[in-house]
Amino acid sequence: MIQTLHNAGGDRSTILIIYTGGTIGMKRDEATGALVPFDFSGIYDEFPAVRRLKVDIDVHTMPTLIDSSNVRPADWCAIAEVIRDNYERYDGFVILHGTDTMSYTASALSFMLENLAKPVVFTGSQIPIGVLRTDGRENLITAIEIAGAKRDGKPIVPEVSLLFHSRLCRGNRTHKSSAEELDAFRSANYPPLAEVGVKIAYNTAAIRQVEPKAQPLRIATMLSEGVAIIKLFPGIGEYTLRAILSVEGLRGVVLETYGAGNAPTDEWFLRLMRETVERGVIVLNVTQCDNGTVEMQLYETGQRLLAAGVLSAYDMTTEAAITKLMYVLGKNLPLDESLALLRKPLRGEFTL
Ligand code: ASN
Repeated sequence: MIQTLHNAGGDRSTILIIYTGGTIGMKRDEATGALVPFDFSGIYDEFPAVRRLKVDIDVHTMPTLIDSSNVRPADWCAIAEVIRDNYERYDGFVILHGTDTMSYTASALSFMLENLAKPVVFTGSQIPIGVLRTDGRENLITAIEIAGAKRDGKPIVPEVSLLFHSRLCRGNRTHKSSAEELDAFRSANYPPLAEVGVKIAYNTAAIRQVEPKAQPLRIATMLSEGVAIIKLFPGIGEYTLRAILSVEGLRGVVLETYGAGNAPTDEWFLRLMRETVERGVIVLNVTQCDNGTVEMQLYETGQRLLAAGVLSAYDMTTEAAITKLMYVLGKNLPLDESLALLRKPLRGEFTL
């Protein structure tokens, strides 16, 4: 249900806040002292400063507010549907989300929102909004400002982004890197879309531009199950790996390898990889390193994987790789067409 809080008009931007849960929404109940969900429809009373932004705000509260550790693909579909149903009425969207899985949701939405031409800004907080020292207030206000920011009448950041602390990053490039710091997200392989200081400095060259003849927004809500993430470690056992890879219904695997995309050259391991790929299961190679890219040609250990039919994910995060697999496999295309979609960046999720 949407609560209309404004009388829109003139050149002001209209923003829809979609509140999904997470720490940002928590406030201390005066009577009991317990943390309870904050009612964002009271945003103007709680943060009078928001009135001074050149934006008008409505709030959509999801029917069930969740800790983001409970998020499921069905929740991503529900968020995508709210955006689609309200796409024409608003200039931009702010998604308030728990931090734990925010990078997964932002990555998933970046793929699911096809032909997106408006800002969708994810944010959250490490400290509840009702606690004096919260980081949620700054994050919320900055996210609203960015979602409404226009230049020459056009949105400045027309893509799925994630605002946290003092940086706006491309959503599908982010990773939650700290469980404690307020500066909790990193985009190690792609520069920030904006740096937040006294001013918000937009990095226009890094922001995706809308194609001149953009098609209308379409949402893809068929996300494939049958995907898995496997992290290699020295000593990983043949039986364990075989058990995971022979699970019924498996269609795609994100294989977290070492360094520039390297893996052991044991015969059993390479044979298993080859057999898996020959069965039509897609294996996407992501590095365990915090930054840098997969280059399977570099070492023999990588070349053998390439020869086994493993696909490079280049410098993609695990979050982007697994959600892209769900999205691409959800289209139920012939295998070669799925592979073609995985070999090219669809939303700036990797650099070739
Ligand atoms: N557990 C919380 C969540 O992800 C953490 C947070 O939002 N800071 O919903």
